Amino acid sequence: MNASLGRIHLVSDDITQLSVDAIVNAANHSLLGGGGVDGAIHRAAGPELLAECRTLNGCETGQAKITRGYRLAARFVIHTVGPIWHGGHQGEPDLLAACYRNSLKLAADNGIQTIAFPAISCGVYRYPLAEAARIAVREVRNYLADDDRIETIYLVCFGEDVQHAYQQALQE
Ligand code: AR6
Repeated sequence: MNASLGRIHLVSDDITQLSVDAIVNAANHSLLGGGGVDGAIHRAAGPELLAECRTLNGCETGQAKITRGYRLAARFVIHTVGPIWHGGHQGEPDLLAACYRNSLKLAADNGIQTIAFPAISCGVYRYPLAEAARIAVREVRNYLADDDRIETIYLVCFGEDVQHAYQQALQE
């Protein structure tokens, strides 16, 4: 199911298969790979991606760094580090919002017009899906309202629970 809402699209797919200018990676501080979407992106991009990541000296939570996409269809990968959910009182909402904002700013500054996000922090990092989807939708809407350089933002739903959470958030 693909839902189109102006410049925001929901898409049910493996993010590594998307032909967009950039895909976003839900990485960790080291930027040296891991499980989940991070592992899938590194497998699909090939070892050149890890080699470039080694030159970046990691990334702080809420920040974003850019690399080439190598064997991916996407030209770029934007690596961002979501917060680990500790109950919501350790700055998690602001840090998750910063992931979306900083990734979008980095994308726009690099001429990227189409970008796909996974549900950052919603896997291994255990961020509650409904709250994370609300933050993602709020931040991408705010960004698009202020900046017309990015044409289309894809929110990738890997599983029906993610899709449901985004649909709910988009209706609010
Ligand atoms: N395409 C799109 N979405 C995916 C894919 C895929 N191929 N695979 C998983 N997802 P997670 P996090 C979804 O755990 O919670 C890694 O080890 C998944 O269903 O990948 O930010 C890193 O190295 C979920 O909705 O990222 C870090 O250590 C979402 O992507 C840590 O996990 C995010 O799940 C980051 O944890």
